[in-house]
Amino acid sequence: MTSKKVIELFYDVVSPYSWLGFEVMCRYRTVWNIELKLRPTFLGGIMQGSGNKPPGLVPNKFLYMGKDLNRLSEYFNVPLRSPSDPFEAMFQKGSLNAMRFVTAVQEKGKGGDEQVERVSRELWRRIWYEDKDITEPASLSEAGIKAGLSDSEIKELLELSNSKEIKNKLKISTQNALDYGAFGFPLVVCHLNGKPEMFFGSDRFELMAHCIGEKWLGPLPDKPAAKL
Ligand code: GSH
Repeated sequence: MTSKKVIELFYDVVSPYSWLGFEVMCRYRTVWNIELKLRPTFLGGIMQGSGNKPPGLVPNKFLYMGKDLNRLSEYFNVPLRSPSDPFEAMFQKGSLNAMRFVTAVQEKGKGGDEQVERVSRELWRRIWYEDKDITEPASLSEAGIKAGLSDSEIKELLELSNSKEIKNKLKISTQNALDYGAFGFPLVVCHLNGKPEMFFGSDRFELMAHCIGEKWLGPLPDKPAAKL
């Protein structure tokens, strides 16, 4: 077997398209010959650093995205549902606290990337399915409990979330993504022969598979194809 190709996934739980990309990459982790590196990042910093604007701020795009996400939820089998006030959830409340918490889980948690995966998923489930807050410490705690962390671990990680060290880690991750050329999420960076190939969006998997020499088996690679 040739050595695993390293793939970095930059994401933010405020981004519904990132949830789709995240679930697909987690599913393909055991199907493709890859090493997946989860890179929790702050999308607000990417928008600011790249001079981009969230697509949801253009009214027609916003309407389109609502419909698009409904269809994609079914296609990808990811339970996406818009929050009752998407503007408040995405642009007023945002995800800075949540992504600092995920960064603390990654840097100081005891459960490795598996724990980062579970906590990220629980946060997405809150904002993009249950219409719940992801900014308050109590909200982050609830997500942590559901992800299997202990009360004492959560307390420690919440405190760490506000430390200079963790804030800096998140900034570094955001800068790393900008250095690759990020302007939005999800961003997948495939390292091929020492060269980074960047893919934006959750709609580039077929092309990505082609570029890394793997097969795209659809959004649910573990499910056998329907027999005709
Ligand atoms: N076509 C992409 C997909 O299907 O995944 C759209 C992804 C997308 O709109 N991502 C948002 C973003 O960062 C965040 S949820 N967009 C930046 C842009 O469209 O310039």
